[in-house]
This record gives sequence, structure tokens and C-alpha cells, in this order.
Amino acid sequence: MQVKRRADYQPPAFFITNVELTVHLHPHSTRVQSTLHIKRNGTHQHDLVLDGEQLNLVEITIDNQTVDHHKVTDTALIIPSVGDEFILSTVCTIAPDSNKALEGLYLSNGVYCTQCEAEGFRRITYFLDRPDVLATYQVTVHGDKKVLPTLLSNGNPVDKGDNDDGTHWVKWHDPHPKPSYLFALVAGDFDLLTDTYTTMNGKQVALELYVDKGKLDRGQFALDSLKRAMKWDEQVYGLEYDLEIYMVVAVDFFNMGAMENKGLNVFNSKFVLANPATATDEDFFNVESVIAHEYFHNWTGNRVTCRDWFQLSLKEGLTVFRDQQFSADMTSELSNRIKHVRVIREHQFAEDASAMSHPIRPDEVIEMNNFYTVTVYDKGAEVIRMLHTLLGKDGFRAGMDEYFKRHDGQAVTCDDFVSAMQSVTDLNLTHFSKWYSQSGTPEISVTRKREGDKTLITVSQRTPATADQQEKEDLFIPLGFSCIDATGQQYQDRAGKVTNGILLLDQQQITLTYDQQESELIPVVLANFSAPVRIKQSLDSTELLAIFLHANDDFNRWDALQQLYDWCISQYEANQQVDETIWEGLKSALSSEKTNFELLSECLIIPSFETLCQSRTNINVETLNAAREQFVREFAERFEPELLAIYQSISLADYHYDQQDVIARRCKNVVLAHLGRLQQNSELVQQHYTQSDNMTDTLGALKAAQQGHSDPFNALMDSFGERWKSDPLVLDKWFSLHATTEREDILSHLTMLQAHPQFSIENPNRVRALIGSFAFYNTSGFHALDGSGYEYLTDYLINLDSSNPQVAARLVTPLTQWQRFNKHHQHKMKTQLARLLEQEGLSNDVYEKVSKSLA
Ligand code: HT7
Ligand code: ZN
Repeated sequence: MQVKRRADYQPPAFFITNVELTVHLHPHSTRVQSTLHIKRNGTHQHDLVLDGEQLNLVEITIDNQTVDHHKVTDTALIIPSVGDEFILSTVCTIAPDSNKALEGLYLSNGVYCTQCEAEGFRRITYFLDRPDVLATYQVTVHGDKKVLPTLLSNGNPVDKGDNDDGTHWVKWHDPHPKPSYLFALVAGDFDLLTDTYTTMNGKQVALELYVDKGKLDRGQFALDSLKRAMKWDEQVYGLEYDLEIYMVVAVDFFNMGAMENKGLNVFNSKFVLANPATATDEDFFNVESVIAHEYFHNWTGNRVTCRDWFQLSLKEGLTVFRDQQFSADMTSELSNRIKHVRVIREHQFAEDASAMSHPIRPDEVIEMNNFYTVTVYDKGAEVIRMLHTLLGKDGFRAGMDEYFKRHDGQAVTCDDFVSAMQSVTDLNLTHFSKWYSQSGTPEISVTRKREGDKTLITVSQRTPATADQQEKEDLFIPLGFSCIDATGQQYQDRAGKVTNGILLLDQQQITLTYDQQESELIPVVLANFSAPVRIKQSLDSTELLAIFLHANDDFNRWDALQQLYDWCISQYEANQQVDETIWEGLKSALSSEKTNFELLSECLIIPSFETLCQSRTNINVETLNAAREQFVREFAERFEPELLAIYQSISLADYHYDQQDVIARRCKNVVLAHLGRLQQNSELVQQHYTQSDNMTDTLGALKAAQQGHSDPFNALMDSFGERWKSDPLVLDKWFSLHATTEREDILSHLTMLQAHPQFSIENPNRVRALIGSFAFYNTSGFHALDGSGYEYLTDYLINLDSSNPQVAARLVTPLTQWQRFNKHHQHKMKTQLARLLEQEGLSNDVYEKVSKSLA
């Protein structure tokens, strides 16, 4: 396996400035004719080495002369002694119908579709398949007119025609130089939804949304979301769209969420198709945010792209931050922030603590597909958010303007981005930029000491060693900070080191001095989750409740309750009781917010098993899971009257996806999930299901029933399964519910579900819904003491890896995070990882993660 290192970057030996492709589509013999205008970069005498995989080279000429001194390997086409500037023409054939990895050009469900990021273009034709080679493209696509009436590629359509043999063709021209990873081609028979958008400078853009036949009624929301995103990017960043047409295609077979190909976004249909009957509020939210994310890439990613793949966070961290800003503006600040924090705490902190730990700008990679991670994306977005906090809204916008002014049309680095930001601020960002190169989760300790007439609060940082880096340095951390007493009175430190609610922790430790108060001061740390760090602070239950009741920042208030829940669960783990006074405190805290449905729903969600794992080591899965169950059950029993009252206080008219209703509906369903644990409420759950006029409530009822007894749950699941048996996207919710249900026979149940007519190992959505949900979220089944859950996943991955390594490598993650569990589980997990590693023909994708995990 070849390890690639960031430090080894070399500029390309040649540039390709213009690309002409003519593609004749055929299921097992697609012909790709390519004409490349190539120029030597500098005065060296190196061979021309083009990337290419799984290609059948049929013809090759340079400046119309046959070439016969070239060499073809498994991964390259090597041509010695080329001139300084020349036209290389090749003809290759490829087999889209046998491409189950869904990288390059593939044919699934009658649709031809490409996925070229990160290194898929080399499976279409020989090329310098790296992001710093930018070319303009002219692409002519030929295909059977009846079967493939729609033929799409990037840019603007410039010509079309019919051939004599029943095929037709369309020619596309993309005037914006782009890297090969942004190339796209789609062909099929779709229904089309159209609209137009007039940009801030009065330019008319045609909007086209292509969906499976018969699915038009599920496309309008995505199209409307696109228009909202286009407007928002103009208003907030002054960024305007730059082609005459913007196309979005929804496909059923897709490895990830969506892809920002220039002018032709390809989407997993899960993130396009939505109507109230088939999609939950969460689905609607995701459609809007993914549509926006891909649209925002047009500037942050396409117009300014990455120099090399180590710089991935340049476009992904920044674009995630921008889509988070957009979603907060379209919906609400608090619930969005909490959602992101859950992702960071449950998944990114776990990644940092595993063998896959890496900085947001990784230093070493075997398989690039493995680095589309929560660290690069979500921690990357947190790093951008910290810059936004440090520079302020206007400063950040000025920095963005400067970034585009300097780098429009270029392939650049994270350092280039920071340098543009540096040019608009007096803050020295050199120290800050350590966030790009250092992996791991910083721990912030907060201690208090009374001394004479003052209280000293010391805030210190330490980043524990990670698998990839032993030595750590202190970071520059903007830490949301305030101080209150038990009555909620706010205090300022004597030296004014906390300004505008932020303490700049730019060294190992800072001590704040406060005037001595009668009651103990309570530090309130990390307002709005101002940095991706863990806080280590011992606060008792009274202090946590005081923060909930009095802190200014709603994130801090929510977080205080989460900590209190965590502490209660740890009492049960240790076979201790939770004091009556704490239950009383919780009751009055929650009732103080009983009409604030947004905060209330977040506060009624008990930390997940995954989140609880973050504050523990040497985890005994059974004990922790049982303790959590005990707490959740007691919570439901004790608060049943209050929960019922909230449930009954929320009544909604016909379904609308609007903010007020979404918040109220969410609260009602969160409450129902608690009530569903108690047998006496099974009729209420049933009623919720029967009366539902939308997927959010239907699913809410199923989830509530899942918490209770199996008979009513099974009955509802049967009804749902029958109702949606021909709709795979909706059925994924059902697969996922089955996979996360606690039952003795879960493994045979999973096997039975794989035989369902709608299940296919070739469809990543199905695999994620069934096998992914089991491995990530079925705690008792996956972590069964005898190791059978681990073995089941491993058997499945061995099979999946031979067809789709990218998805297999994603699903191996829960096994690779063995470090946090006790010796018994560690041993069983490592046994299965070792079994995986022994497999002949294991992909680079799975090999990289498993071998690191066992190193
Ligand atoms: N830039 C894209 C990342 C991506 C991807 C998408 C679909 C299939 C395979 C993929 N590999 C990488 C998606 C994004 O972040 O917008
Ligand atoms: Zn992205």
C-alpha cells in the first residue's frame, strides 16, 4: 500500500488546459474518446504519466500520429519523450454496468452516472487526475434516444442532434476551468422540474431538477431550497451564480450525500425527494441544507479549489460552516448548534480518540476516500467558526472577499485561506493556524480557589497524545466564558481578561481574579460551544441546575442539564441512587421551560450511549446501557403527568413544514418517546400513529413504540412495512428501525431483512439503513457479550468490500473504535479486525482503517 504525504507535494509536471470528450454510452462497452491539450510545466524532461484505472486503451495518438512507445500499467499510462505542447488523443472502453463501487462512470437502475471526487475520473479516461490541473471541458454524450432521452454534462448545452442508428447526442461546454473531480455526466429517463432564478445582477439562470419518473411531487421543496440558497449567498457573501443553467439530478445509487460537480450536481435521492407523506421534518431540513451545501461549493470549492487532497478542509470545512450559517438563518440558531455539537461530541471526539485520529489537514493518506471524515468536515467547520468568532461578522466577510479576490480560478491551500483572513485582522493568526496541523481534542480544566478577598479561577489546556501525534502544543482557543453565582448574578474578572464573553486562551493556563462573593462563583464555560474542546470541571448538581436556570447562553443551559443527566447515569452505573432533591430540581427546571418547546425538546433528550461513552473509559457496555435504560425509565415514570400535560398542550393543524410547527411537532414526539416506554401509554402511541397525516408523526409513533413492548411495536411495523413496501427511500426508515431494535434474535432478523425484495447490497442507502444502523446504534446487539454482533458485521463487510470498498470502509468505523471499551470487548473486536485484515484482496480503503486500528 502506498502512503502519500502532504510534505511530498510537487506541482504537476504537465498541465492540461482543454479537454474534449466524446462518450458513446453502452452498458458494458462505453467508448470514451478524449482529446487533451497538454503543456509541459517548466523545462524538465520527465515522461508524461497519466492516471488511469480499469480502462481498456484502444487507440492513442499525439498530434494525430500513432504512438507506440507508451507503457500501460494497472494505474497509469506512461509516455516518454513528449514535446512541450501537444494534443494527446486516446480512445478507451469501460464497463459501467459492472461498476458496483460507484466511482467513475456507473450504470444503476437504468441511469448512467459519474462520481469523480476524489479520484474517480481516472476510471473514465487517462488524465492528470489531481485537483491542481484545471481545464475547460467540451463534452459530447451519445446514447440511445429511447432509453436515455436525457444526456447531461457540466456547463451550458451548446448543440444537439440525432444519429441514424436511433441514438442522439448533446454537446456541453463548461467555460470555467475546473479540476477533473468536478466532471460529471448523467444519462437516463427522468421527470424534470424547472424554474428560473434572477441573480443580483439581473442574470437569468435556468434551474432544472431531474428525478425518477413519477417522483415530481417530491421535488419542489429541493428546488425552492436552491433558490433560497442562491439568494442567501448573494446577501451574506455577495456571491453570484456564474453559468446559464444549474442542474440537480437525484439518483438512487450513490456512495455519499451529494456531489457539487460544476453546474450539474448529483444527489443521493434521499437528499432531494421530500413531501409530507414520505419525508420527516428532519428529511426536509437535510434536503435544504445539502442543496445549499452543494450550491455554496460553487464558490468555496469550484471557483477556488484545493491544491491537493490534503487541503480538503479548505473547501469542506468552509462549506459546512456556510451551510450551517444558512440553516441557522432559515430555521433556528439553538437547535442547529446543538445538532452540530452532538455530531462533534459523538463522532468527531470518538474519531480523535481512535487510531484514525488526524488533523483537519491530514499529513498522510493511503486512500483519500477515507478522509471525508467528521474531522475534516465538522471539526473543519468549527475551526472556521472560531475564525468567525475572532474576526467578527464584518471582519470574516472582509477576509472572504479578500480570499476570492486573491484566488478566484486557482487551486490553493489552507495556508492561503488563513493568509487572506490574516490580511484583514490585527490578531496574529500564526498561533491559531496550529488548529490545521494538530489532531486531538483539547481538554480545558477549570478550577476555583478562594484566596483572601478574592476567588481565583484557573483555566488551563492540555491536548492528550493521539495515535498519529505524540507531542502536542498549546492552541489558541476562543473560550466562551462567564461567571455567575447561585442566584444568577453575573461577575466580571478584575483584569477584564474576559471581553465580550470570550476568554482568549492563548497559553497553557490563565488565572482570572474575581472579587470574593458570599456564595461560591460558578464558571460558565464554552458558551455556544465556542471551540471543539472538552471541558473538565467539577460542578455539583446544584451548580449545574443554577447554570440551567440562570446562564445567558442557551447552549450552556442545555449543556448543564446534559451533564446532570450524565452524572445521574453514572450513579446508576455505580449501583447508587439519585437523590430525591435532584429529581425535584430536574422537575422544576424542566417545568420552568414548559412552553419553550425548542429548548424543552433538546433538554428532554437524554444523552445517547455514544455521548456517554465520551466521558468514560474502560466501558462496560452492559452496565452503561443498563444504567442509561434505568435512568430513562425512571425519568418517564416520575415525570409521566408532566409529559402527558405537555403532549396534550400541543395541537397542530394540517401538516406544514414551517419553523413553529416543526418545533412543536418535535417536542410532542420527544415527549411521546418517553411516554412510549410505559405500557399504559401504548394506546396513545397507537393513536398518534393512526391520526398522523405526515411522516414525522408516523415515525415518532414508531420510535415511541420501539421503546415499549414488542407486540404493539411489531404490529405498527407490519402496517408501515406493508404501506411502503414499494418505496425504498421510505422503507429505509423501517429497515433502520428494525436494525436498532433490542431483541434476542437480532442477527437472524437482520439476515431475514436482507432477503426483503427491496434490499440490495448494491445500494448504499439500503446497506447504511440496515447494517449501518445496527453497527452504529444497536448497542446491545452490536456489542453482544459473545462477540456475535462484531462477527456478523465482519462477515458482511468481507462481502461488501469486494464490490463497494468505500461504503465498507465507512461501516467498519464502529469496530475500529475499540479503545474505549473494557478488555473483554476490546479482545472480541480486535479478533474480528484481525480476521478482516487476513482477507485476500482486501481494498486499500478497508486495509488503511483496519491496519491502523490494529497497529
Ligand atoms: N464533495 C463531495 C464529497 C465526496 C463524494 C460525494 C459523493 C460520492 C462520493 C464522494 N466522495 C467525496 C460531497 C460534499 O462534501 O459536498
Ligand atoms: Zn462538501
